[in-house]
Amino acid sequence: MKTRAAVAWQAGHPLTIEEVDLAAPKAGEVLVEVKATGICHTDYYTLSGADPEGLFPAILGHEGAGVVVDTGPGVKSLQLGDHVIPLYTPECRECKFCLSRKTNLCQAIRSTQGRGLMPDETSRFSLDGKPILHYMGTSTFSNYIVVPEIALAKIRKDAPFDKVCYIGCGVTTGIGAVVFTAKVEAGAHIAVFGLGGIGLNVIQGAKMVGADKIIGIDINPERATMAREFGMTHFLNPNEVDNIVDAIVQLTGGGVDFSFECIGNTQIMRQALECTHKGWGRSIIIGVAEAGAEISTRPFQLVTGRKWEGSAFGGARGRTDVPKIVDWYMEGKIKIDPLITHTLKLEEINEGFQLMKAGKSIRSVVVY
Ligand code: NAD
Ligand code: DAO
Ligand code: ZN
Ligand code: ZN
Repeated sequence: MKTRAAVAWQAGHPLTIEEVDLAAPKAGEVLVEVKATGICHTDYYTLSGADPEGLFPAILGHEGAGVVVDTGPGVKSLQLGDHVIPLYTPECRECKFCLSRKTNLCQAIRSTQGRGLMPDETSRFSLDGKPILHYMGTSTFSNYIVVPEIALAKIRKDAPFDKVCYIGCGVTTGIGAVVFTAKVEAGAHIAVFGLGGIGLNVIQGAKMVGADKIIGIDINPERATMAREFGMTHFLNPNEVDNIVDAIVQLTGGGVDFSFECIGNTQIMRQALECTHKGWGRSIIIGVAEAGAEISTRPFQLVTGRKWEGSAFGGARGRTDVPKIVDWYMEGKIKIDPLITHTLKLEEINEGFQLMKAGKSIRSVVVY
């Protein structure tokens, strides 16, 4: 079949809209009509050329929601008409990683997914007979996609696609880091560095679980208004504070219980660790730093009880946890609508990247 898609032909160049060929789903695969997709920082990072693992030509996008329109042989858990969110972190429930119960990093299709291919080492996308690569196993900048069954979360049918697509990455990454990775408890003090599409979701996750002081840190003062609406209790602008670590330690009587780095800046990662409480503070890195970057601190920070950790996709097991997060949204426990600042057509997708680059959007969503 043919599908309309925004193709990334090479790094640093705008996407172009093409009619691409899409092969039918093979065994264990599902054809999905993508109804809406968010544009995330990571798509921008790959398109910019800064991602050393970025491959071209490819169809980017990893924050989608849609409907099952066909299934390949052997697919058991999904049927025509099911509503789904594609997962860049699949959940096979059979690999060593899934069975460990210690991580959400399912490795069942990791090696082919990282090379832009389906599990049989080929691409379903092509144009004029030449293959176009998949991206993060999802490629939601295409109106139709083929995805392995293990990389689809089945969600309720009354959830609006143009909002819950954001659960495919940003919402789950932020809220999940609080709920699944850190397991923040009620009454905890927390600090959130970076109040963008991820940090605001950390804030609402912290509010949901009953955190006490929720300190937001951002160099963009305009981010404070939205952050307050999502539960931030204190705002610090590093450009107006002499020493951000000291300021947080004073504000909390010794440091926060948990901090979250949502920028991808290694200097800030150090501050995020060092503003946590002696003896038990935990700092969760969410931001993705540039290739080759390294973090540093004095080891005594760890000797004295602080822990440095990381979180991918919020520690969420996609097929199990994503439907629950959709329920939280539908039940009004979390907010998504105010975070979607721009809704675009596929033809306008490059504007979405410009808005992100200029810091003018929290999330732009493309509706097909
Ligand atoms: P964003 O651009 O929307 O937000 C970043 C925020 O950080 C902005 O508000 C910006 O003003 C602020 N900021 C920048 N430099 C700062 C500084 N020096 N001090 C204080 N604030 C500063 O980005 P986002 O979409 O929220 O993504 C944040 C990071 O999370 C990115 O690195 C992204 O790649 C990463 N990410 C990680 C995962 C994961 O699973 N770990 C998933 C998605 C995204
Ligand atoms: O299993 O080795 C692996 C890869 C896991 C990928 C997790 C990606 C999380 C960070 C990238 C940002 C995604 C938008
Ligand atoms: Zn993302
Ligand atoms: Zn697995």
